[in-house]
Amino acid sequence: MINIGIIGVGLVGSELISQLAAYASHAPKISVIALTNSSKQLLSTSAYSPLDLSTWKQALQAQGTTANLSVFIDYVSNSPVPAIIIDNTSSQEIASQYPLFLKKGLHVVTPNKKAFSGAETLYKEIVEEAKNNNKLVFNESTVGAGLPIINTLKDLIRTGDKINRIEGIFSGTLSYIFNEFSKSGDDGQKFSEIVKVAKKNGYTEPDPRDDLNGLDVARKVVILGRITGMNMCLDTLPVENIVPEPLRNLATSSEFLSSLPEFDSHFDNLKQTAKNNNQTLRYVGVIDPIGDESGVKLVSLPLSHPFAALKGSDNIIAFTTQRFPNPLIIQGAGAGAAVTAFGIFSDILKIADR
Ligand code: NHO
Repeated sequence: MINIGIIGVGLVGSELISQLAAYASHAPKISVIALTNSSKQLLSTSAYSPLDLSTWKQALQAQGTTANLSVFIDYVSNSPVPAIIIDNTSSQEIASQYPLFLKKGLHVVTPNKKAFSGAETLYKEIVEEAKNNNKLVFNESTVGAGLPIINTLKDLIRTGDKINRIEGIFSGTLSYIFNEFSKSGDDGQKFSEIVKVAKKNGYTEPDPRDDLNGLDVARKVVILGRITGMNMCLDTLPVENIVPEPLRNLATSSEFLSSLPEFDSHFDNLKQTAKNNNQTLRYVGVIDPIGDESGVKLVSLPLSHPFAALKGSDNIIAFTTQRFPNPLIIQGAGAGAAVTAFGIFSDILKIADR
């Protein structure tokens, strides 16, 4: 039996609750006893009884009280059975409190990248507090949504394999954009049109520059780099920002989108040069523990390369190790609420099983 407190009930948090509700009759028993968004929180009315997951939205509206994180954490941490905090926000403020959650005896599960890719001091404190308090911190869905990337990497390291290189297409959004762009012919869709479609379909961040600047991929590279034992930092990692320089400081995303066509010829030239060499453009992240090639960049890859055949918004990650000189490759849907929530759910089950 395990109790759960959920911070953040937006896109991913709501989907997680649906998945937990569908699972309700299975073992081990998992009960959501508290949930909160940035304005309201709902704690179970009779102490530590499960919330009704079929009516949580109405209950949060009707019976929710003003969000108060310390009241929320105190309630969950006094649970009579082991408890997990799920952080489904992208908040730095919440991420900074993981050491406190761990000290209070809570396990932590999260798709929030901030704690694992930001200040190294926070990262080290989290690792330390988890160890000192014998608690678990799982963040599988911070990289590749639900794909088993972090678990696989940890298993490789734990069993004594030596990581030589990790390379991947880590952004569902940029995967979609370059998969579409490279398949369009000479008279095909322009780069700017593909970015617009990606935004319209909800694949991009509200401002697509937040995908094209490479920061999201850089965070994922730092997360994996640190697991391999590298002292990696966002500030020093080489990251190729593919937002054309003159568009970086435009005030709004609509100004950006209406000016992007002026740079279609730039992206066409890149594509044509790659094509002339039987290659295709891909936006990749590299973790290089034995050399100095770690970073995020737009590269041309031969058409025979496994990354060249990628489709839709899939992610692909290749681990080259002592045991896998021909890389171990994991590929599949790497974006979207359903697969992200699946990654969180599988982390919850790993803790419940223990
Ligand atoms: P929302 O929908 O904005 O929801 C955030 C919730 O947190 C809201 O309920 C808000 O009220 C609450 N909140 C914020 N600050 C709070 C605070 N201080 N106290 C209490 N509550 C607070 O965000 P999402 O989309 O549900 O995302 C949640 C987390 O999952 C974020 O850390 C995000 O980075 C991570 N995540 C989301 C996705 C996704 O599908 N939306 C993915 C991965 C991780 O694989 C997904 C993806 O698309 C990856 C990427 N875009 C790619 O590869 O292209």
